[in-house]
Amino acid sequence: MWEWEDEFSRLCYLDADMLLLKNCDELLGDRLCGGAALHAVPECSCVSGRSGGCPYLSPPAGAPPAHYFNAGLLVLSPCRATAEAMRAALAASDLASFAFAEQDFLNRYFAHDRGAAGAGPPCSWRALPWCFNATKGLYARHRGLCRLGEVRILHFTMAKPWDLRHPCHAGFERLNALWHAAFADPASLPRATLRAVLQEKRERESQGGGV
Ligand SMILES: [Mn+2]
Repeated sequence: MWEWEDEFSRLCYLDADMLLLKNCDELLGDRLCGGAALHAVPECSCVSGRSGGCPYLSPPAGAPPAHYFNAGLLVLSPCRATAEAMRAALAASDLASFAFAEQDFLNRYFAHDRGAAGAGPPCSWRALPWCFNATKGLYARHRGLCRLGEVRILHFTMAKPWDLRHPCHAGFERLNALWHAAFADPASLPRATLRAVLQEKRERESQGGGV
């Protein structure tokens, strides 16, 4: 993607296990995504057990939040010099240290604290709001924050909704239903989303009248 310098000034990469619930044109605009080499959404680290506190806990428990993004959504400015520098960094890396494959590599390459150590163009990432990459982990662990009505892009991390025999779908039925609605008939998604948002709202109200 970084090689497409002549074709695109900015582009947005999405994993194939994501579902757009709302317009995301802002991701290609300067207000949200100007000025940094890479934009991505910080990862909820509650499930992964990654060291450092989860950035979505307020106040963060334990260590300060880990600076680690989920690579399911990336907004980047293609740049051949960056591509070259990334290739060199990859060649010099121990691939076995990247438990989460390209996500770990990208996090290391675009780390805030990499500073002047690496050659090549500026390379630190900047955080986007969670709504652009609402992972199942975030939904499961931070229900007060991760409200369906605010989600722009759902990210079906972990068990995939099309993997019907997977044993770990419990608790994600509402999200999976959205994926299946979109798969069966994309035009049905707005109505299915609205239904899910209203169900969630009703549940919240019945659980204590909270907004
Ligand atoms: Mn994914």
